[in-house]
Parts: sequence; structure tokens; C-alpha cells
Amino acid sequence: DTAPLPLDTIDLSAYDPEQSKLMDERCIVVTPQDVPIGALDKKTCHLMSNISTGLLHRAFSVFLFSPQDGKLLLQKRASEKITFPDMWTNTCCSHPLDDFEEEKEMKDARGVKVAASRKLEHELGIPMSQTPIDGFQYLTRIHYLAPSDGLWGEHEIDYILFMAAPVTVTPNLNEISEYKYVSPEELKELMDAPGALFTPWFKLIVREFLFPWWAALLERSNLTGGGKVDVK
Ligand code: DMA
Ligand code: MN
Repeated sequence: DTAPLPLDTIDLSAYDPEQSKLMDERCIVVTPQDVPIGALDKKTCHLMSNISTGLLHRAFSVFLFSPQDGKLLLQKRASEKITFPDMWTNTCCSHPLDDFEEEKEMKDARGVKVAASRKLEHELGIPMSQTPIDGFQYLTRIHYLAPSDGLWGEHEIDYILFMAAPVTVTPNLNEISEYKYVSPEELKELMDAPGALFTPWFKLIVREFLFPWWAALLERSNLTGGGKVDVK
């Protein structure tokens, strides 16, 4: 007795063409328990009018650390991004896609890890060979909702992934305008600075989870001895 919801759509011609095209990707639509119930394009999934009806999709957030000094790699989202442009955030975020069978695999959170490796290459130019799937550590998943500008927003089950790996970065300027590595102290300083613009999910993860996990990662490494950071 449930008729399909009439979902809103929108014309994207005023936006960056490359980013508009990516709005055709098909996100995995899930229940609040993260059970897949279908697929819808990224545009539909990110309109606040649809999110308001309860529409929810699966996503991931990668935190990549340098094995040399344990610093976290941050990116600043490009002005071309349709949602949350010009904001600083964690290393890489995106969605596992319904378009790829292996990105739907839920065992060991393998699907989101495969998607993470794909997007680290797309956004930061990090060769996929430098981010092996088994090198990702899945920590937890969070359910959150955040408006971007009124029209757009996020409503996701977001898988948090850590990796410590030496990487080479060649930024895709359509995706990110800047990047930098920060220590915990440097991150706190940046976030406390007046006018600092950070994404809402990054602020949430920093507030609720990041520092104890990061400390544990630094603890397990032997930085003073020139050892490597190992996430395990
Ligand atoms: C979406 O990130 C995922 C989260 C966790 C916010 P995004 O907007 O950077 O996705 P994409 O890079 O695919 O545009
Ligand atoms: Mn999303």
C-alpha cells in the first residue's frame, strides 16, 4: 500500500559541468539500520526536499595518516563542488556506488573500502596501488543529517575508515583546491581560528571520536624511533 514517493529533481546547468555529471552516479539507498533498499542518483539523494522525506544513503569518510609523523591529511573542497564548497574536511569522502558490484559488499566493510581507494585516486591523485583495500581500518559508522545551503544537504550512514600509508598526492583541482598534513595540535588550532570553515560531518567526527583514536594510532607507533604508524 505504499506508492513510490514523488522525489524532487533540479536543473544543474548553473553548476560546474564536471561536478554536474557526477550527480548521475547511483548511490546506495539504505534504511537507518543500513539495509540497502535500492539506488538513486546522487542529485536526488542530496536535495534537502528529498532528505526531508527520510531519504538516506551510504557513504564513507577516510582519514589518511602519514606513517612518518602520524599527521592527518586534510583537503579543502573546491569551489566547483555543488555541496559544501570551499570547506576544509578529512582526507576524502564519497559514496560506494550501486554501479559497481564490489562496492556493495558489506562483509568487512569491503564495499566502502573499494570505493575509498577509487576516490582517493580521483580526488587526490593517490595511485590505488598505494591504498590497498586491506590497509583500511573500519572504525564505526555514523548516521547524520546536515544541510549545506538550504537546497542541498547530506543524510548518510557514513563509514569511518582509517589508513596509515605513505602516499603521493596530485590534487584534482575540480575536487580540491588545497591540502595539508596536520598534527592533533595543529588541527585544534585551525578549527579554533576565527572564520574557519569545516564540513559538518568532519566537525562531528572530530568532536565525538577523532582524538582518542588518533592518540591510539600514535601510541602504537614508535615515532621517536623512526618507526611506522600501524593502525591495528
Ligand atoms: C560525501 O562526500 C560523503 C560524505 C561522508 C559527506 P562528497 O560530497 O565529497 O562526495 P563526492 O566526492 O562524491 O562528491
Ligand atoms: Mn552523500
